[in-house]
Amino acid sequence: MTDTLDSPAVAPSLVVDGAQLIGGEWVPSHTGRTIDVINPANLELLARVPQSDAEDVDQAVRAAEAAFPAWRDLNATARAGLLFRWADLIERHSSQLDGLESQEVGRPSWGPPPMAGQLRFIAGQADKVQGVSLPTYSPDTVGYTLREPYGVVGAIIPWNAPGPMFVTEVGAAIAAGNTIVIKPAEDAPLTPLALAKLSIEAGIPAGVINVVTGYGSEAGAAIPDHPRIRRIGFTGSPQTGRLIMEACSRHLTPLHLELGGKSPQVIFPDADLDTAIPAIAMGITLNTGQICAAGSRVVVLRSVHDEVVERLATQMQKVTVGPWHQPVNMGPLINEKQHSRVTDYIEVGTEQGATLVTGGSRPKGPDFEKGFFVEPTLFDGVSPDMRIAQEEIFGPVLSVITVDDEAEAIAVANGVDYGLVASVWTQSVGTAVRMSRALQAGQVAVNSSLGAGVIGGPFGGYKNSGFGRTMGADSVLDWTQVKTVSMREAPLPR
Ligand code: TXE
Repeated sequence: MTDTLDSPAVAPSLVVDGAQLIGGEWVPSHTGRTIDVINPANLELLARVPQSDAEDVDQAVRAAEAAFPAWRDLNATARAGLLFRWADLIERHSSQLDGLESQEVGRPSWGPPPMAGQLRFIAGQADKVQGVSLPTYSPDTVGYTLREPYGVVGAIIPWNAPGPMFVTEVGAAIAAGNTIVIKPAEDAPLTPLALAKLSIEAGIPAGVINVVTGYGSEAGAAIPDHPRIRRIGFTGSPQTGRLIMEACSRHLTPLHLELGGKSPQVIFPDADLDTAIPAIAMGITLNTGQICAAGSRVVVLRSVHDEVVERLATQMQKVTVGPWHQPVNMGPLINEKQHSRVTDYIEVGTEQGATLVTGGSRPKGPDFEKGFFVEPTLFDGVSPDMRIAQEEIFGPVLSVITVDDEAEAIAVANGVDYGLVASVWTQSVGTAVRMSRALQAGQVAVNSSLGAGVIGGPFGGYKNSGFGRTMGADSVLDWTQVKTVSMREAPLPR
């Protein structure tokens, strides 16, 4: 975990103020309306971005349509080359991008973000999009498949990791030869706009990447509503995911959804607690718990319960909370709505009979009066049917549920609607193998809390955590459609 929230200076040239990117031009919304983007630690204004609606989205679609034929026809190696150049620029500006993202999201500096590496992984797939040759009924026929881009595609991303999400959605979509219209979250659009700026500098042609800013109900809703957007990627809440899917059903637009989680951390008696405890505390406080993969439920075997709770409480109390210019581990929540959501859940936990072990309030002191702060919070005595055990809180709130054996641990771990990540803490290979098969989640991590350490792992959910995968080797293929071609020798004229 990082131990300082000191935010590196953001190069003014990377901050886009009052404009969005359509067809290679930095333009306001057609109404001229704007949204304030604030720093959630001190409520200071960072910049304004256009408040766009369906008309701006339509303009962006037209720009993307105009750019599509040339981008599709550019050979794949050249397309990959442009993405690699973009990745190089991202790496060169990594501390400024990190600073910008920490300011708009309100998180400590993470040092060089993983975006350049993620983009290089994706760029490496661009010239490996291949079809297959097919057997035929007759020797005068050849058959093969082509993988082709959809055309203009759309994406809507949230605010919790705006940079990495922008790079993975945009990177994969354009690597496949599509052109894209993407709407970042209204709370954190500045890192996406900065990344788009660098894409232009890298030589990615005008209109290939179009960034339309605005609220979900206006600019966001206009993306799945647009009949000429041929495929959609969405990351956000299940409620909004349902709306997007309903809209996509009207135009039969294919999509992938990544909708959050309620990830279990299953602790067996043979777990190495020296590793597990700090990792679990980090996993629920990193980004103030606003990570879809956050391990928000500890499912612990009874014999180690007391030691686990005592050590977790101590570890969570060590997490320092604060705004910038202090040595801290955890910043504020993103906005007022998220702050009331998290504090409401803390009340519900107590009302439903869970035991508040530590945290639960706004930290005291002048630094915390303005921003959306909450203490790292630990509940014990949680039963699997309580709301804090079932619903995604998206804050630094950890619930401990005690179980008696492996079968009960599996039932509790799987007994939620979500299925994004599941962790198992054990030194037994047998337990690890059995649990990794039994857990219903798109990612299972043995002895790590966020499934870290894997390069190119496909990322996505089981059950209500969504469907489709981003980030893996197939992520570029997912933005293509398959065409079967059969070719028969024409009979010679007599
Ligand atoms: O999400 P929304 P919110 C979960 C998390 C959080 C909760 C609410 O539990 O507490 O969702 O967060 C756009 N049509 N996650 O309200 O509304 C919106 O502008 C089209 C989990 O921020 O889903 C933003 O760009 N788009 C999660 C994006 O959707 C719409 C990350 C996400 O916002 C829209 C974020 C509409 N009608 C929240 N309404 C994860 N999976 O990581 C909103 N949007």
